Amino acid sequence: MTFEHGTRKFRTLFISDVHLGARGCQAEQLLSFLRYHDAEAIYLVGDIVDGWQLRSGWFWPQHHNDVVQKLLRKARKGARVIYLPGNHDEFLRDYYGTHFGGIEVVETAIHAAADGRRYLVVHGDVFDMVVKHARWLALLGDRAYEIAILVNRYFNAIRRRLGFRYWSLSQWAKRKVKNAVNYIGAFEQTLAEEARRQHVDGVICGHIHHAVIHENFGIHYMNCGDWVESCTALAEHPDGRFEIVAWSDQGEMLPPMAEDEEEPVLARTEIVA
Ligand SMILES: [Mn+2]
Repeated sequence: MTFEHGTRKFRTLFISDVHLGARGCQAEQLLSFLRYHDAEAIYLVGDIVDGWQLRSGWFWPQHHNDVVQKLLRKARKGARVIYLPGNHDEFLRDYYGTHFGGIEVVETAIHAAADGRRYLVVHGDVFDMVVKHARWLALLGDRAYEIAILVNRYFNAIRRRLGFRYWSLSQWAKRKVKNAVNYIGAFEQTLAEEARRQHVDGVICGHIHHAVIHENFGIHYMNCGDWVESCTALAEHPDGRFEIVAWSDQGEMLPPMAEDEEEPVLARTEIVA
């Protein structure tokens, strides 16, 4: 990481679960984060735009637009920007392999870190079905696991065609707070196992709004967090080391932005992964 005019320059930034279009989205925080952070490559790890919220009532304040403009500008200035849609921005899943404004849309990616390690990058919702039926699938083996992922994908594609929302296990689990800790563990383990299956060194994901870096499951597990509650991003240093940047702590210490104006406090709506 280097400092340039007060900007921290990383090799790579990973941002997920921004939920633009939702009232709970902390777009101003993200805007200030993007102002003080730069990278050669930026991965948008899903749920960047919240299509579900937009469908139930258009909410698109200037700051949400500014975030999009900022990302497009970074792409124009030469940053590689890769967008991996999640379940809230699944409308982009029809556009895999295309690009808009210099932003590539892909289903998953393998990120080669500066130290040679390789990481699977994926939003993570396609594993909801696997997480829910983990014990059964373990008994049934590898083939059943693959079928579960396929079933999950097609099941939700049909729901989408019919105008229903994505069925998300994490949504269900979060309502049952008692089991939330178990759920997070099961999600992390499933993603770690997927990385192992793909013979990579680790996984980078989002979806459960829980920023963390650990090796609890024998492989690097990294989650970008979110911009609804925690305002966190994952950053790769030039030497391949990773760090979670929690912007809400640091943002207040910086001088206010030029266009910073008093905004009415918006009612926070609950956002589910
Ligand atoms: Mn999600």
